[in-house]
Amino acid sequence: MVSGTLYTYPKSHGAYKVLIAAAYSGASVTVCPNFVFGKTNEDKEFLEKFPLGKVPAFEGNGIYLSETNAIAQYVSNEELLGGTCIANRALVQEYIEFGDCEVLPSACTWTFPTLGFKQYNKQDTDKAMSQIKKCLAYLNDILLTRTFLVGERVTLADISLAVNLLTLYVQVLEPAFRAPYVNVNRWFLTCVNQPNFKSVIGEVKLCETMATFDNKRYLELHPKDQKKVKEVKPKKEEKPKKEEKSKKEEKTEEPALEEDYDTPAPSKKVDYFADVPESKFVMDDWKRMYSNNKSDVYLPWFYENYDKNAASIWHCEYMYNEENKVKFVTSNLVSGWMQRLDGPLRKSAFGVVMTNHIEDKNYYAIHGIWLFRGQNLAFNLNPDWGSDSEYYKFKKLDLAVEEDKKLFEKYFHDVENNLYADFHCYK
Ligand SMILES: N[C@@H](CCC(=O)N[C@@H](CS)C(=O)NCC(=O)O)C(=O)O
Repeated sequence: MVSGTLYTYPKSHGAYKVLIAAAYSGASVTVCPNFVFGKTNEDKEFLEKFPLGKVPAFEGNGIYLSETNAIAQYVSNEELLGGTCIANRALVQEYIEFGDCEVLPSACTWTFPTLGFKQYNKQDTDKAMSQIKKCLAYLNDILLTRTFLVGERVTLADISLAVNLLTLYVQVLEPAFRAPYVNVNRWFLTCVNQPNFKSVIGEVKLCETMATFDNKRYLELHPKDQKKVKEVKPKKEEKPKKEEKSKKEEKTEEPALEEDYDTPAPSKKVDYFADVPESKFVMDDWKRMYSNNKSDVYLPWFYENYDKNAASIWHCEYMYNEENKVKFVTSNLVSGWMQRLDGPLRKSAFGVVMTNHIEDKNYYAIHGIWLFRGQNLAFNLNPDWGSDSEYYKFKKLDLAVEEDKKLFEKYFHDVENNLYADFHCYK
């Protein structure tokens, strides 16, 4: 009989899959009682067995495994793996991978901000929501005529996929959102109410109201970000209190699922503009010209010195202008954006961003131009520079195109003639 020890922190979804499978198969899996995440998995003894230092990890019958799916497979019985029918076995694999590759990344993108694990990003969340809709619609068709995904009984396919959908059902799939996916809802509830699921994950309470970004929790989990965090749409959250004590970021016993998908923070020493060729166009010289002269002087200087091989010009437009009803709030959006862009970007960027009142629609439109060293939209180079820019649409301008040149010059004209409700310059 399969038996062994599972190293995991409490409530790990990977461990849920293993333990539910073991509950069905009767495999004897003991969760290591003294496991402390960030300590046990960094011990020499643990690393000798599991060099990646990751959990869940399994040790038993002389085998060491550290991939969730492999452990779940190892502790499963034949029935859970699809029986003897090779097609069913392949289908089980199909749904496991569908859950991990198609559902889970979007589920994490959508739910992690609601748990404070990650910052909220509107574009990413919208994209994740539509991917989840697509997956649910796909599953809904499959489950129209089936109680379980493969065969007539629970398999590892149901276990794995139901666990991948768990956080979605608890956090964000509110009744109206999940209503069209009747078959998936029925199947999910059937799974999670099976005693072998319940014994591992407990009672599942379906979401009543779609959770939004949990700024408070985010700040607790990322104390270093306290100063950086901005108000995030769609829900206005408490602003971080400046005086709030910044305690040392600690690893908790429950590292939260985001560990799976964390990307390493880029090194502070990276020169994001290393590939920009040497050029006679020097950003600081331009800023000096601009600051000390009128457009009849600085624009000719610009055209004489601008080097399109070493720099690029971008037009930006805020994507949610219709929400900008109040002038000072709109203005704060822009000034906050610029404040948060402090640091190494300043040497390589210049921006003119203005707001205009759109009378007939009664909102403030934010738009502007940015000049960067290099050919890239610099906001995409470092995640720290991208947090506000993701709310903007950008278009690269080509000064050889009359229309683009006119647009570029219009900003300087409008600045000089005060043709704006508000105006900010990044220099
Ligand atoms: N591919 C592995 C990933 C496991 C994994 O990333 N585990 C995280 C916790 S959720 C971990 O142990 N991180 C510790 C580390 O990276 O040091 C699986 O799916 O089981």
